[in-house]
Amino acid sequence: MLLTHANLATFDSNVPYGLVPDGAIWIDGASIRWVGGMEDVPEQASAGESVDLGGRLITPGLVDCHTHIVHAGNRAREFELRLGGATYEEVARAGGGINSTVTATREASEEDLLRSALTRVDALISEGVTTIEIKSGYGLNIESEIKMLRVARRIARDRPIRVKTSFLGAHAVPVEYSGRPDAYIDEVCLPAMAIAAEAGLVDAVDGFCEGIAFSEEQIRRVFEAAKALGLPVKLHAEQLSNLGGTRLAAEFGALSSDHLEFATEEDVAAMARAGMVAVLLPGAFYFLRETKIPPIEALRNHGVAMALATDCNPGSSPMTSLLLVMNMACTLFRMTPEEALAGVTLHGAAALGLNDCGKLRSGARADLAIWDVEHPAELAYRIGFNPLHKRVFAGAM
Ligand code: DI6
Ligand code: FE
Repeated sequence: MLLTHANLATFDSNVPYGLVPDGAIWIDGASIRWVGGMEDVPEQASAGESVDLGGRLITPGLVDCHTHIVHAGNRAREFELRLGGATYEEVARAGGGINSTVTATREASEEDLLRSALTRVDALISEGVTTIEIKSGYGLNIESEIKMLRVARRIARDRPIRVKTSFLGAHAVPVEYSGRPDAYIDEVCLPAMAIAAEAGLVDAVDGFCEGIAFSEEQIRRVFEAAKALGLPVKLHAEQLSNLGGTRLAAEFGALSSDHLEFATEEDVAAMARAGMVAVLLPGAFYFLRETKIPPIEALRNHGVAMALATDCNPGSSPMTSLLLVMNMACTLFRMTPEEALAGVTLHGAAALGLNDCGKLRSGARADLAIWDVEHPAELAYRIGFNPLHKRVFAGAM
């Protein structure tokens, strides 16, 4: 299939957006065979089916590299409480917060979890998302953590989307282990990780390093176990305070450190040295009415790649729009529309350790989003408007 007369945001050259005006993409099976300007289309490419896109924009299929999209129930009641004055941490410490979603998720059947997650996944797909990361972390016992990860794998079978899973057993201390976080790590988190990894359900290991979750020392034990299993790590760090999580993640050569509102320049320098990606989550920043902005300027200065994701979860970011995330990144964090689009393509892929997507180039997967816009800046500019024309997943439109 040959896609013709499109503007291409390739992210594969040094011009802004890697833009190729009036370009074409030749798709062969599930991958891209050739990308370039209309005047250079190889003769062979014109032999098959050809689709004239009439000046539309093609970007890499979007990558949502940080989600908790598998979960049961919702936290609208907690939203009301917070509007009444309670803070996110107060709600969590009073037994609400993550633990209330844990109760609902433990009670839900695998079918119910799948059904509710698919409604959210479909919202992402309708905006051109072709790769999504999904975390466990609302089971917090062996059986329910495995259940969540199985549901995550089933999503990739039921929908045309690629799924990378992260084991997030170290998300919160469940009520039955209240005050005994170390026992929880030893008796539940580490055994669940080993069983899930053995079953092929884990692509990476994540944790939440925070006062309401786990200490640097506890996360270190989780990372050591992940390393022994040969799994890459990443971390929720510096979201509500600075506990040194990012520097720990850097020490383990983590894929990414995520949130980062309270990260310092020193943390950023450690990320740069370790080649990590910064995953910024403006939805959570917005929904929790955070006022401390992640160190964007330091990340730029140190050359740390900035990815953006929904953090789709019922407590701190109940959102299913990467387009809105892009707008928020620009309005709230003062990122540029180019950085925003790179954050949900090129750098989102890097945050998942993927180099076969997130760019339009020969040899990459044919995962594309085709938009009814003229210029790529329009994607971050509009609020609550979805200009997706068509989506191509593994070469299929
Ligand atoms: N940070 C977050 O923003 C989510 N998890 C985390 O570690 C929130 C999870 C929740 O509130 O349910
Ligand atoms: Fe998260």
